[in-house]
Amino acid sequence: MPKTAKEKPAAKKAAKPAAKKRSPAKKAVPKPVFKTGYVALVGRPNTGKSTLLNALLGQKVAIVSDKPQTTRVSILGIKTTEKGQIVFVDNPGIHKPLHTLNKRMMNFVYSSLETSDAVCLLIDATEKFGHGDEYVLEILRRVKTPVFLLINKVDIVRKDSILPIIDRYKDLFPFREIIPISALKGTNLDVLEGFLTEIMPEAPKLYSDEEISDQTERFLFAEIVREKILAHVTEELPFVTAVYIETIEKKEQADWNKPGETRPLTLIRASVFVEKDNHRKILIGRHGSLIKQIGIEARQEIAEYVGHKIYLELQVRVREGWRDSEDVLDLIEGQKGG
Ligand SMILES: Nc1nc2c(ncn2[C@@H]2O[C@H](COP(=O)(O)OP(=O)(O)OP(=O)(O)O)[C@@H](O)[C@H]2O)c(=O)[nH]1
Ligand SMILES: [Mg+2]
Repeated sequence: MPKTAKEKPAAKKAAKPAAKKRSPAKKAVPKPVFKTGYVALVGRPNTGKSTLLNALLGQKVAIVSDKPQTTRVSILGIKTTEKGQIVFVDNPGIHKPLHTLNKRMMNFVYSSLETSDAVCLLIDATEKFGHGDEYVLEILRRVKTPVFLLINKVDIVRKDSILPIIDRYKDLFPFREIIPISALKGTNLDVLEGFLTEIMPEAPKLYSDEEISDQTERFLFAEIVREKILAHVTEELPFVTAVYIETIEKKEQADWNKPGETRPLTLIRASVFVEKDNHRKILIGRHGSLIKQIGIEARQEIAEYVGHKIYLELQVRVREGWRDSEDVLDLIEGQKGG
């Protein structure tokens, strides 16, 4: 898990060249302060945490779907500007865990809450307040760092429905700020970033300017396949499906248009785990039509990402009870590396 920025030496304590001579005519210009820290994105499933992460970074890092419990492990999104470096941590949605998978998902949330310098709690403006929201607030009451309430999806609610939400929440928890946002449309994200940068600790960068995420290519490929599956399935299928990338082979292929030259080709073999044979049948579809469609969509997105042709082979396999198998969970999580 990420170390807190606090564990790193503060920027102002960084070695100063002691004997550096300055021309007496020039006045010392104070060095701009650089802020670095971790921000945990938390909330109930489906509130838009991953959509927000992608919007803040201006590129897709985390997969998104309209099914709950899409994100299963924490994913870092690193945003570096002249003023600072904010490491956003996208987390699984907060829910009562039933399986070992879900307990692990919640452990990611707890670790992130413990190691972050600020927390953003996302709520869905279209959803009524319920027990699930009380449960989230109960967990956040144990947090020591500032908590921001982000009322998300304001693009699809009436303006006059936002004030009652603010009224309810401000009496329930001492939020640092309450900000209505739309992760999808980008509304108020600049305001949010401004507030967050201000309260980040003064510290040097933890990641290089080029680093955007902590994911391996392998994990990203598995997630892209899972995203395409989630878009096509309903009921229990989203919860019982996992993707494991068995092999990634990078090759050079003869380029028929340019004799004597080659072009890159990546071959990816992936297993899709489900829990029962009827899940397998649904996912394969009539004459293999569904898994074929999923394969086409995933292949296109992965090819766009790597910038060259890929082959993607998907095998649907039954792994009974994988959600309670530490071995399978280790395997799937292990793809993330780190
Ligand atoms: N209209 C609207 N839809 C949004 C907004 N943000 C997210 N969504 C939609 O809400 C759904 C859930 O989005 P995700 O980003 O996957 O939500 P999440 O909180 O990461 O969900 P989990 O990973 O399951 O916890 C998707 O269908 C998004 O398109 C928003 O600002 N406006
Ligand atoms: Mg998510």
